[in-house]
Amino acid sequence: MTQSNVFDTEILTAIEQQLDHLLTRPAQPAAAGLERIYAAMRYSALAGGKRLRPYLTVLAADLFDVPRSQSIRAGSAIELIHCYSLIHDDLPAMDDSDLRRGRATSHIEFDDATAVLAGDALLTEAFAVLADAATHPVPEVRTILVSQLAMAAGPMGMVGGQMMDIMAETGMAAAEDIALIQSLKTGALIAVSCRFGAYLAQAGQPETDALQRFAADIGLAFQITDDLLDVSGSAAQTGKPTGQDAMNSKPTFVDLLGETGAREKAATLIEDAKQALAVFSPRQEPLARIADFILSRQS
Ligand code: GRG
Repeated sequence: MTQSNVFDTEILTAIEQQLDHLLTRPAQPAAAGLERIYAAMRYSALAGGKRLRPYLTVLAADLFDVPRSQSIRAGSAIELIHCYSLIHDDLPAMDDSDLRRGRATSHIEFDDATAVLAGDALLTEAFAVLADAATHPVPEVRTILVSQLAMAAGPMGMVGGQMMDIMAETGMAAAEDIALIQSLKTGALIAVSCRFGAYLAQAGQPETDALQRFAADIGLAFQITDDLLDVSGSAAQTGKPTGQDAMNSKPTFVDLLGETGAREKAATLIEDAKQALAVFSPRQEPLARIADFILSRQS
């Protein structure tokens, strides 16, 4: 199962066009510094990538017939946060990686200061996108999107998980913390991507909870398959160096469960994720296909 025979090209193209549009530099004022920051933002954010997070937002929003113009904008804001996190994660002060999405990382192509600023700019731009009335006509909905993404990306979400992960490398976090680290570092953003569909639709609690349960399961499965690819994949497949977790002494699910155990755990999570979608029957198929893709992904 490859991305090209699972993901809808029309949605992916619309996401790419939206990102391109959002990252277009205003013509004025002309300044070399502004040219450089936009070049660095575009270099990393328009460099491929699966676009899993915005894709999940669009499919979740489709369950409620939310206009695609809204879900594509809202999902693209999440992708901007994701791209910022990858730029910062690759910096010498963090993972010190020189390859991402099959090409040189931002600090290699530009320099450390530009990479830090490009990440910062993508992060702030994400919230400007959500606060804009073009994302949703109802101000209360926009407020929910902003606050939920802030929580998912901040100290009680992705940033907190990254901090725990860094401490785990120096032996300061226990192996049992792996699930918590991953649910914050990777899972929180995937979960909010799915819940965005319910927020855009102003859906009820049962539907929001079902999407959260689905997302929590696929988020954990995604991290397990990431750990498995780090052990058994290649840089050519994944577009980033493999074997990094062992080199950085990072605790992973493969350490905890072994390769076979990790594969079994991921498969169980994907089955549970699909069960959580029952409330949407018979419209759950596109999201269920993404769950299957996560289990079999090679990149
Ligand atoms: C620097 C605040 C800060 C956070 C970094 C997301 C993250 C936290 C680090 C990335 C390191 C990593 C490899 C995490 C494992 C899971 C993951 C997020 C993989 C990359 O996401 P994909 O596979 O990437 O969706 P593409 O390139 O397809 O978008």
